[in-house]
Amino acid sequence: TKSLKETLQEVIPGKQEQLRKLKTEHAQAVIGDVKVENIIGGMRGLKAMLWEASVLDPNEGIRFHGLSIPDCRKVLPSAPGGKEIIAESMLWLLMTGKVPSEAQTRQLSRELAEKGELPPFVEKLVDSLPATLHPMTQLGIGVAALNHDSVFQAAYEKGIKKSEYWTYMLDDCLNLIARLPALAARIYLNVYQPGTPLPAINKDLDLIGNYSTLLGFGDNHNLTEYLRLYIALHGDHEGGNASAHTAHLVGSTLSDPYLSYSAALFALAGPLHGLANQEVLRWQFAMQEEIGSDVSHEKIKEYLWKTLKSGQVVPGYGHGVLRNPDPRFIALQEFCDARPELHESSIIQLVKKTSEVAPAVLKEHGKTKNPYPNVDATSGCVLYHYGLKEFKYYTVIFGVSRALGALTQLVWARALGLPLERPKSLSIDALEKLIT
Ligand code: FAM
Repeated sequence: TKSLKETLQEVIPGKQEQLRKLKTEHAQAVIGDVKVENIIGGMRGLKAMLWEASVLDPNEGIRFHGLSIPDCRKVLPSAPGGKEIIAESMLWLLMTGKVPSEAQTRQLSRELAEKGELPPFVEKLVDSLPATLHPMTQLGIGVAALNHDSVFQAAYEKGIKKSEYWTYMLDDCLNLIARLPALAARIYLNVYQPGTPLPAINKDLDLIGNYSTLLGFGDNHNLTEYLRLYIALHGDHEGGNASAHTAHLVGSTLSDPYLSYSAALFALAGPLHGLANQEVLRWQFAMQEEIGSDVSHEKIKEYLWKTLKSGQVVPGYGHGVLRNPDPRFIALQEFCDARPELHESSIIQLVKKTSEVAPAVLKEHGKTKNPYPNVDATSGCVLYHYGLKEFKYYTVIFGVSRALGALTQLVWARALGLPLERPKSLSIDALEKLIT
């Protein structure tokens, strides 16, 4: 069985050649205009970045190397005894563009489990943080500290050729992904169940099977399966979103993957991005409290208008690129529809009913370009139902997941020799001069 590194080694020369050809034969080809609205509008719509693992179509949603979410759910290997995609098979697809065999997936699971323990100084560091510090801040601190053991940084100091960067990057990226469950679970227990010891990592389990066990949910098969699906689906969403882009930007300075991904996590921690999944639950519970047991469409509509009229955004709705319901939202809804016990859950039903009412209200409100739910609208309520109720923690789970795509791109950026990212900025005066 070929390892992930061996498979990548085979794939990289072809991509390098493809890029070399583009550079030498088409460097001056024009693929779009830069408009003033792009510059003052957060660069929406500007095609200005290379990103290998996935491409987001505004109408159809995400495809990972051409595979849609339903395709992935059909072809990517799951855990023994499970049905959902696991992080390892998604990571393999993102990195190599190929669907891994069952044996390759298991081999990667074992490799990650063997690398999964935290260095003792990081455990101590995380244990010393106040439980009142937001879990995302703690995760970012822990990930940054792991750079103590960066093999890329150590090799760079000794002196390595540019063509070798990617192999050290890959080692760091796999080490980081392997350690995320122990780090993220330690934060969870420190904050919500102080004093609970963490079990050792089980070398026979997949990454997220271990994560669930470390969190204390090892016996909860439904939650473990949901976490697997959730983490696979959130793995990558092309390159322009704030967290992925941050990892790419920081990585372009040849910062190691720990520092690059730590920076990405702090972008993910913003309420317009990854923190939205925490915000959705907070907002839906506030709605439930206000409207009580009468969860009619009419009452939900009133509450939506109240939120909008107070000048706040409706969390879980809208998107920078998507213009249709998010296929990740649909996949998570399908997960719920297939499980009768979830039909009984009041929070899941409230989230579902809200998604039936909100698009029309947002359309009438007339501001958002996309009135449909994004993945955050529904991702948290299932966690809540299955017993992971601390929603301030939810973005950490997103953070464990997004490493799959952001770190994949770091490996590719170094394999393709991409340069330091450095767009040109303009002042308002300079912009005016250009258009008059
Ligand atoms: N509720 C109310 N107003 C909204 C809205 C929402 N859900 N989504 C967009 N708008 C407003 C937006 O604030 C803007 O208003 P102003 O002109 O007054 O500034 C206007 O509609 C046009 O915005 P847009 O072009 O449609 O969206 P953007 O590309 O600027 O922003 C989001 C995209 C995701 C930041 C925005 O839709 C939003 O704030 N949504 C709520 C927060 C959320 O769910 N974020 C998670 C996104 C998710 F995919 C992720 O990253 N995990």
